[in-house]
Amino acid sequence: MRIDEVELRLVELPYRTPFKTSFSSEEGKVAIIVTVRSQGVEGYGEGTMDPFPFYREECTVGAWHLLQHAFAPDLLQHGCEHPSELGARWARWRGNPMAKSALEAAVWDCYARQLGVPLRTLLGGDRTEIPVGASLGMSSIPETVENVARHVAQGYKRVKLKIEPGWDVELLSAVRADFPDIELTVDANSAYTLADVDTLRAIDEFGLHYIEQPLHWDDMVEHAQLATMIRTELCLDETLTSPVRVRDALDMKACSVVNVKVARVGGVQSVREIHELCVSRNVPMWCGGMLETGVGRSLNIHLATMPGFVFPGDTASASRTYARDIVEQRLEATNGIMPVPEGAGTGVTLDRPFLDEVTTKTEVVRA
Ligand code: OSB
Ligand code: MG
Repeated sequence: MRIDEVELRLVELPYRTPFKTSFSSEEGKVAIIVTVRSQGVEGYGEGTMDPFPFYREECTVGAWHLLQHAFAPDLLQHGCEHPSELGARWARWRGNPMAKSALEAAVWDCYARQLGVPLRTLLGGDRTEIPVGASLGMSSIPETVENVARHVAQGYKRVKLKIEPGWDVELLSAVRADFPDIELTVDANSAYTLADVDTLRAIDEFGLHYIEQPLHWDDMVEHAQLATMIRTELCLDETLTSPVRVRDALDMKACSVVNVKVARVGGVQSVREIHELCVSRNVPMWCGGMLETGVGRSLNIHLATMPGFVFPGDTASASRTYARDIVEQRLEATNGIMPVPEGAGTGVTLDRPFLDEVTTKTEVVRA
């Protein structure tokens, strides 16, 4: 493929309500929306790094810099035979998976649109709909119980609660009192240490499907230790930044469930490799989210159609997060089932007037 143009847009989109986790409270999304143009066809990708590195190390200005001055010029100069090559080609620029993923995903989308096929078809995803859960931000205990009730009533297949030290056992007792049988998980976003093992053992009593990233955001060694100390399955999120990291984590038994986020692992090709690995080892995977706009959310939905994504993911209805999205399609789940957007590529089209309204900076890179 020859790529004619890469457009970077900085987009700022308010959340309907702030999203609070153990690592931050965010009022809205700051995303880099990447468009690639090739022979009259466009493809889109979303950069999910944040302005400040509270989740992983990448940040918006760093990603913008690398996209503008490294990855986009390389893509414009050399094009590609197939989008699966790009990750390996860009490996000489170390790390920065989220920045790479934003552009690589746009090329995949463009490639699928040129072929006139849904992206999921290129990924081997036969499903036209996927089961989804929802990730609830922190609020008070009564508000959380009410929030769980609302999502259960809406038919979400799994509910995930954000926890941190001091915000765990009491919360879980309250939720389990009303909902003893729902599929329930927790996500600590690295808020605990091994010194908290007593609390983590107490959490064993709530019959959780798994605990997501309890310990340090780059750790495998202590997670592997923790896995021998508690009964609840461990799922890693932050730690898993590449296919090699996933293989290492599985080899050392640091987790038994894998949260896949395309941006964190470096792109669509990395997701395919992780998928192959997890399927071959019978390790359950699910598709995580970063409160993406419709650009990133639609990609997540396509990825989650691959057969190894056996647990419900975080790709819930866009309207939970945004009053208005930057894509024209409404990405809405009904009874916990998210339909895959139809049409070529990720199947979404941009709401251009609204996108222009929420764009705060634009850069077009040409060959
Ligand atoms: O840890 O999964 C996480 C959002 C931003 C950053 C990290 C995480 C999350 C979520 C929300 O849990 C997932 C979503 O609804 O997209
Ligand atoms: Mg997480």
